[in-house]
Amino acid sequence: MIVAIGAPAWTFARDVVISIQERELPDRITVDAGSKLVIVNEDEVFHSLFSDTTGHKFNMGTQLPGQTKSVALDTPGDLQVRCWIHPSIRMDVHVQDGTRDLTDGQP
Ligand SMILES: [Cu+2]
Repeated sequence: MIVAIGAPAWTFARDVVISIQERELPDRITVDAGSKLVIVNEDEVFHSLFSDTTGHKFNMGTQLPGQTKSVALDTPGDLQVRCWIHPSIRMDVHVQDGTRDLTDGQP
């Protein structure tokens, strides 16, 4: 699996790009509130990721091999991403408040 972080110049939130390979996602990631979670399906099978966590529910819908989908994570908190098709897929996501102190040296 590959985890890459992009930093658009116009925002402090950083989109997180994750590829699914071998029916695996990272166990746990942290993203800034207001950023997007971008999923690239590099498997040869369909996936259908969702979150059933209260306050953080979403359905990404059927994702074909090679397809990229994204979901905006605007609310700070913790949620779990799962797959309707593959119950073994679970990824804990910590959405942290994206507000940053400009003096901390972070871009
Ligand atoms: Cu799946």
